[in-house]
Amino acid sequence: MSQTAGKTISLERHGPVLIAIVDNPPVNALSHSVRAGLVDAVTEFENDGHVKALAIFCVGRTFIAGADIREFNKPLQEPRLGTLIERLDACAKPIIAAIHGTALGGGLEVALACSYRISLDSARFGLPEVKLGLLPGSGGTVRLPRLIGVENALTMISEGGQIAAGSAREKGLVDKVVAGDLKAEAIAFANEIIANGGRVRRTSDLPVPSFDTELLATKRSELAKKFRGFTAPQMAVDLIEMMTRTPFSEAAEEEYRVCKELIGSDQSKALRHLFAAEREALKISDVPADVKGRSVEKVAVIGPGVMGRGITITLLNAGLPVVLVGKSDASLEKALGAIRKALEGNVKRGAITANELILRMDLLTVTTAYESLHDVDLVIEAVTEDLEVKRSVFSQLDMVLGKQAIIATNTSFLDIDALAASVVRPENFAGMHFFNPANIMKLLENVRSSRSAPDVLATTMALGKRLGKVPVMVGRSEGFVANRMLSKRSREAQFLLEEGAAPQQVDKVLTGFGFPIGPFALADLAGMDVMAAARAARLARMTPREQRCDIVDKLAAAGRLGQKTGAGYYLYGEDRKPKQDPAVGELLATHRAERGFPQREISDQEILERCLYAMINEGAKIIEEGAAARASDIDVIWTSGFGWPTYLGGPMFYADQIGLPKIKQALEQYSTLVGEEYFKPAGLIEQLVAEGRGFHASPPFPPLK
Ligand code: 3H9
Repeated sequence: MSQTAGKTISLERHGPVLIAIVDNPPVNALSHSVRAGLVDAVTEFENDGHVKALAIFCVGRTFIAGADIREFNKPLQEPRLGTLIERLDACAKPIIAAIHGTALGGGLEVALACSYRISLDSARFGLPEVKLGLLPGSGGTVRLPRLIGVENALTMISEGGQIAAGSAREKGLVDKVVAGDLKAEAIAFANEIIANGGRVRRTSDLPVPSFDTELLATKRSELAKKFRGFTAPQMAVDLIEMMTRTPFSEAAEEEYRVCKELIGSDQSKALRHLFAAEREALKISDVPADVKGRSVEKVAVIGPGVMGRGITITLLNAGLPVVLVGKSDASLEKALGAIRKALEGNVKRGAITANELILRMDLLTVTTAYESLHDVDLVIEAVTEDLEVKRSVFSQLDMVLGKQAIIATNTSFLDIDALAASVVRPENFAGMHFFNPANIMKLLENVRSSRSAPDVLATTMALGKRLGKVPVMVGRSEGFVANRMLSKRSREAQFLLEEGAAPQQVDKVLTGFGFPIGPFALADLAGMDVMAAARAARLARMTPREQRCDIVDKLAAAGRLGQKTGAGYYLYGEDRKPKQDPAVGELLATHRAERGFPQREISDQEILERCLYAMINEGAKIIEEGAAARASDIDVIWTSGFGWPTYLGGPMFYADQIGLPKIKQALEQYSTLVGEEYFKPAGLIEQLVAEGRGFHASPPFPPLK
């Protein structure tokens, strides 16, 4: 065996088998050095008469996970991925891809261009480009259908999902699935191929398998519903349709052209921004990466209400033992029943097995006694939003918890520093703000107090990830980030009704923008009684106009509590679809007359700008105050929590795309129209406009050359 040292590619000789080893941490992306190294490896393989088969093997946690996304923002450097793929395809001796971890995107395209594929039984395969607003650009759409059939390939390419090794073997994507030492297995497999004559198999030589052409139309309408507003999934169907009637190399060229076009598209820029933003959000800006979180092996949840139950289910789903604490046996019985029912629902849907349900319930104990919490590592407090109630819980916790145990409050608007001041060890205190329903919603705002210890913050982030959430660290601020920005959008939606807009107009504008549901249909879902109670809680801190803008109270007083009473802003029949109700029009007309607002025509543009720019302005204030560490954290919060369409990158990214000078000008215009207290541009916006910058540090994404 001999070895040639290379930067990211090294070669090993095992008799007649040459192995090209890819070592490009963290995920062996196809950076320039990997592409160039693999092209050199193919050249060496072709020129060396002693070696009869080449295997591509990766070290580290995964096979090649795709093109290097970071390079999309730079001019393309030869050899491009297509060149490497052509070399693999044209090689006169067999090449084998040896796959572990995930073969994704360009990584799978490399594997598809090889003669054979062998994988570990734990490996996974996918073409996730659509998730980045892209489509495969190096043969994925022309090779995969030839290998696994048009229908299977269309699903993988248009939805971006992954398949496991077993399924990949069944579909014909992989030739052999093995367990144990992949490198040794790949060498043995290569020797077998050599012994059988060293046959080269080119996917590009295969015919396109026949398929039912109706499939394309069915898929288009499915995708239109599932990925409303996304461009790439529909284009995937176009590409597949084209490849079924176009010669291989022509179809491959067209695929590359489309991929290049998509790399420069706004949707892809937004989705790539979010890919990076979600990973950046995991890093706490002022806590070094080597600060490790504390070990969390047992958790307590205080409060068996709706939030406490959802949080408990989330913890159980992650395999964590949970002690749920309530004030009475009756409340705990009720919570136990509700938790079991929710998990049974998961069994019915096939999300978990009946046995997994039993295992989860076995992890749960309920108690009214705080003494039993002496050995928990972390407590999530989810009791009533009342400072005194929370303080009394903390004093009981302080008496029993170990010195390293963390207390995390699920408060959604109380002052985190005031809460921290009421515990014995404020350094062990932070917030973990889950959103209802806590077992479903992905977003988790972890909240730092001014005294939280760095390793406590690291623990809440690591736990969030372990729970399958999208955790984002936020700072002290009323309502934190998501709800604080939402409250500005809600305020404007109410003001717009008051000035003459109809609920259905506002909802239509916002769903047309890309939100899954409009603010008024959402309020009907939440319940007007809940909305009225939230309003009452904030009333003292509202401006006089907000206090007098009491449409919610009027609807609630009229018994229009939303979907649950069949009427709210809309009327609901059996089908639960919102229908316009003249009675609401009358209620609004009376309200306007009482408050002295003449009815006026309000344009869709004004609705959109007032709702979105009010949020963006608040986002700027949040950054200014340090309640969010980065503009991109706000983008992650809004796309993972509150339905901001991911293909628009989040509010702060969107603002940069619109251009801050234009946003500032609109804010000034609405300052005059609605009031300075609502629309005066944030100092940060003024500053960034003066400096010619945007919220995001670099003006990203120069066009691809
Ligand atoms: C493509 O291939 C296009 C081609 O068809 C055609 C081209 C012409 N590049 O997610 P993690 C970084 S498009 C660069 O936390 P995990 C990531 O930013 C591509 N960097 O790990 C992070 O960096 P940091 C198609 C990448 O174990 C670190 O790796 N491929 C890339 O939870 C760890 O990432 C995809 O879309 C990349 N491609 O999950 C795959 N991927 O530590 C995208 C990751 O500095 N990747 N990084 O924050 C993934 O889905 C996951 O990263 C993976 C690992 C499942 C691989």
